[in-house]
Amino acid sequence: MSPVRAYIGLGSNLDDPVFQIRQALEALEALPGCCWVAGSPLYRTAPLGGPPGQPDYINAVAALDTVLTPDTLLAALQDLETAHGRIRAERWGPRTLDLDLLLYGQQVSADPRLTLPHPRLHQRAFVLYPLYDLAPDLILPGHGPLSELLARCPFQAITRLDSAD
Ligand code: A4P
Ligand code: MG
Repeated sequence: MSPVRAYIGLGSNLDDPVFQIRQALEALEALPGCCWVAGSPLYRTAPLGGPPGQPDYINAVAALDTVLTPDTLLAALQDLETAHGRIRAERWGPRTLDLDLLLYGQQVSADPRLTLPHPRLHQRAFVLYPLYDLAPDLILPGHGPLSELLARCPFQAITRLDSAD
């Protein structure tokens, strides 16, 4: 099987989120069956949805070339979430680490267990900005050019961190 370019969305808003995301990026760099391509800068972002008063998130995106199937890659991401102490409580609630499979090549799937592209990716500034840092010319299957999605996406307070932060 020839490698497929996959994009992973990372998010954390508990237990030192900057540390959580840096560690998760390192773990993704070493993921078996994957060849590291690049990680985006980190962004501090206002929480979208979920319970009121939850802390800001740190978000980033990573690009990998992988020979894993989408299901196997998702399972590896879920294992990594668990290793980071993720407890699945309420939907969209605060979390130590959330790893979403944003894109797996040009694959499209409506399966609720693994929807591709990620079902909310195209509306979320906290995903679109770091994705644009990595792949400004990307065309999203079913959604069109990333640059157009970014221009249309609803306002969200988001700040890029310096690498020293
Ligand atoms: N699932 C289906 N498709 C996918 C996919 N492409 N990638 C299923 C990953 N998982 C996928 O996910 C719930 C189920 O989605 C999984 O069992 C999987 O089979 P989860 O990670 O257990 O739960 P969740 O993350 O609470 O739910 P969900 O719906 O994935 O939430 P989102 O969309 O990830 O949103 N605000 C800011 N600023 N930054 C954030 O990172 N994140 C969320 C969570 C809300 N608000 C946020 C942020
Ligand atoms: Mg998730």
